[in-house]
Amino acid sequence: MSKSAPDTERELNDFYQEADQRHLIPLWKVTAQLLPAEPQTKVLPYLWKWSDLRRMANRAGDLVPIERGGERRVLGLINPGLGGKYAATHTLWAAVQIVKPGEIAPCHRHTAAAIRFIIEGDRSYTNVNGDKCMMSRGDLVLTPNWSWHDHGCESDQPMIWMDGLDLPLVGDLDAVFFEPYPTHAHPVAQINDSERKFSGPHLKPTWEKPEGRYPPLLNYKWEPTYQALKKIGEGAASPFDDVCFQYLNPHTGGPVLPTIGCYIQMIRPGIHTQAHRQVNSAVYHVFEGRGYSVINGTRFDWERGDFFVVPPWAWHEHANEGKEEAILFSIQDTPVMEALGLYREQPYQEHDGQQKVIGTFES
Ligand code: 1HN
Repeated sequence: MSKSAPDTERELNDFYQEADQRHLIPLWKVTAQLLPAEPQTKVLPYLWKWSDLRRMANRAGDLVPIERGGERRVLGLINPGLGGKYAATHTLWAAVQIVKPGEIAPCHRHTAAAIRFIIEGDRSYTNVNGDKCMMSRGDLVLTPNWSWHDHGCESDQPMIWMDGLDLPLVGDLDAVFFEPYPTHAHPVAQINDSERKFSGPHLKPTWEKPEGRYPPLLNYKWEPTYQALKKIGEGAASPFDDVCFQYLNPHTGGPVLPTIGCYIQMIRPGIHTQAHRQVNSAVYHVFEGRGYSVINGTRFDWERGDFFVVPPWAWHEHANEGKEEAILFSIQDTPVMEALGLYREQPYQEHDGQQKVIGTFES
């Protein structure tokens, strides 16, 4: 005799209850949630104003000393979509850090890799494993994962920079290790050593052999970077990003760090790019100029010093309607996507490739 419908339903309910008690999930109940047709990110597009960041950084400078334990005077950007996770995107940490004249932020190392992009000041340094990298505005400095690093300011003005780390990703992988150096500062073995050896134009010393994943060049100086941007002049560039360079590891020709790609980009006067979307997430810092980006239909106006986030698989395009060039520095998790075979991008097809603006960002 066949069972009645209510009997079957009761048995099925019992089954689901037992599955739940036994910490099992029937996939057929959650397929749509686990396998959306395309990424459903919690990361929101967002923008932080430089006027706020700079004021808060300086205020922290007045109020908070740098000591062992606290280690760094850093204000992290928190993406409002991530439910309180300390992260700018699901994979990337971004922040502003201030070091005042005479201070040394104590030496430590961690398995999260980091970059600094210098916004304000000079005659400051990051000592990376004994190579004292002197830093000024526009320089990109790397601290590869598990490298010792302390920062110092030898100027009479405070130094402010952008920090970018893969900490949210490394945290999700439960791979965070941290160790303080036995003394406050690491001994200095050389000054600007990696730069001296590896910043020749398309030249690398033949006697220097790659050491594992350790990037040979730690400081990408601003002047040659800017020269490269300027050389493009009136020529054609990317329809989506205008003039955009990725910083490279001179040994591998690949990204500067396995988890963080770094980019410098010039949106020339009068350019309004086409929109596209990419599976990676990005944090942008406006190094020079002003303009706006349209992200998923919302217009984000930006000016010098601002930071903004482009989430995974979000349509985005950039515009510069002024007379001066606009320069954007960005960190992106693209190398992770590429290494895992997950990288995708797609051009926007409708409305001649540019989005309809349906709103303007307000914080
Ligand atoms: C860190 O070690 C630094 O070394 C900056 O300057 C920002 C954010 C999270 C965790 C460690 C630094 C950081 C950080």
